[in-house]
Amino acid sequence: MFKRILVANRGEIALRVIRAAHDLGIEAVAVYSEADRGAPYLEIADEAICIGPAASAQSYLNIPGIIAAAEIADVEAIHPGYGFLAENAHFAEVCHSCGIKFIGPSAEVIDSCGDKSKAKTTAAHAGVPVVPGSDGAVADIEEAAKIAQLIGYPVIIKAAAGGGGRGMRMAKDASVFHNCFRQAQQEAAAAFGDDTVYVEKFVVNPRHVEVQILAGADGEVVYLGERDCSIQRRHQKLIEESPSPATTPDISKRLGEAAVAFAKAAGYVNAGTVEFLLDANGDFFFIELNARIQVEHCVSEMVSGIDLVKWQIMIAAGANLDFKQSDVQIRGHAIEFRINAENPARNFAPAPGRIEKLFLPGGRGVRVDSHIAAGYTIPRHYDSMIAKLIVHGEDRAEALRIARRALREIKIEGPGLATTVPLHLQLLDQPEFQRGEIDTGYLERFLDS
Ligand code: MV4
Repeated sequence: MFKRILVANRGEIALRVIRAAHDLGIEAVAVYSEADRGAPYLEIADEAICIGPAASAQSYLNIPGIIAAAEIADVEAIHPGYGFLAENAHFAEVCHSCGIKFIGPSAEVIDSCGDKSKAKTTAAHAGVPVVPGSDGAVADIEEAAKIAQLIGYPVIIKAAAGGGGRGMRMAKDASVFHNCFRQAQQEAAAAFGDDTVYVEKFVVNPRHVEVQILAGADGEVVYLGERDCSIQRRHQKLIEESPSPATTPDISKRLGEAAVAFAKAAGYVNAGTVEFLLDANGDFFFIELNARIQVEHCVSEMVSGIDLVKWQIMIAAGANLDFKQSDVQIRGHAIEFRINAENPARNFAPAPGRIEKLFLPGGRGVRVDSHIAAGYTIPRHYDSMIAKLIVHGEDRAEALRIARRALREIKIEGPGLATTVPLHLQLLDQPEFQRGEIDTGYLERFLDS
């Protein structure tokens, strides 16, 4: 096992990784930008090293700076958290070249899963259901239009290098196909420097359901149930839960087995997430693999009892899983509420500031993952998520009751500060949400009403 690791991230996930390291008896070294200097969570780390100015490009994305910090601190491994360098194959490769273990899958696997059209082909070959469409990337617009005609409208054109909804265009019929295709290509070229696109049937109002997997150093893979992440706005998730209110034990098992089949075909090692679209008939289709720990990993931890970040570190150190699929038991229901410093009444505009009054909830069935403290000033340079409330109940109804109670306890106050807490409380009062009748369009429909 490692003696000392470096956390190449900030905020709540940096603290989450530091805690997992400490639970394993490992020292954790934090890095920080000038904007994060003095942040209270840095004191939990065994050492903290400044890696540059506030701008992410010069700090949390600065590979030479992070590697220099790792050398100075004499660590054996680097955990990238999520975002920033987490799915950067080049960074994983640089770590490897420097003799530092990257806590995540190999550079090759990150690279091959980064191409969504390639990943889709891998899935299809592994017998995993995929959305009907082009077999990999399309060569040109003529081929794409032919495929669209064949599968039938509406279709969606997606960037192979995409993710998070960028470089994606829906075409409702042949009359708009040409424009949509060119827009998707242009957006892909601008965002990823790669205009490769593929075409598939557009699934109307799907649910976003994803399966947490864990693969040991020997490539043995287990699934830890699914998460429903349908409550999102502009591809920013707001609420995630496990199990999905839309799955039966049979769908859940087939989703899990499909995710494992994909992970094995991809040669995946470490923690990962296999994303699917689930339609109203209960049919599901692979869309992509996320080669990182995700924000919403906590709901899977609550229902499975398995510490995912601890396993990420152990697997990077060479461990195989010490349990089998049949040992995994999903218990109860967990829901995560993202608490962002933004104002839902002003189109979710960032609303950071100094926290003058703080009270965070606790008690039975409540977990709060957060780096904030009273007196802390939320920097405006980064993501607005400042805390995650995760509740766990024996069933969904109990989880919802605990959520209401916990959300009502929260006080995060200061000049100019606004959070998503009031919106969460409003959503908890909605009959559709209470019934779990949520698809990826639900939140935007609710906000427009
Ligand atoms: C789709 C789709 C409908 N049909 N693919 C958006 C992000 C990317 N990961 C995949 N996305 C979608 N792919 C087909 N064939 C609808 C979406 C989509 C979506 C997916 C997951 C979560 C939220 C979403 C919001 C809008 C569209």
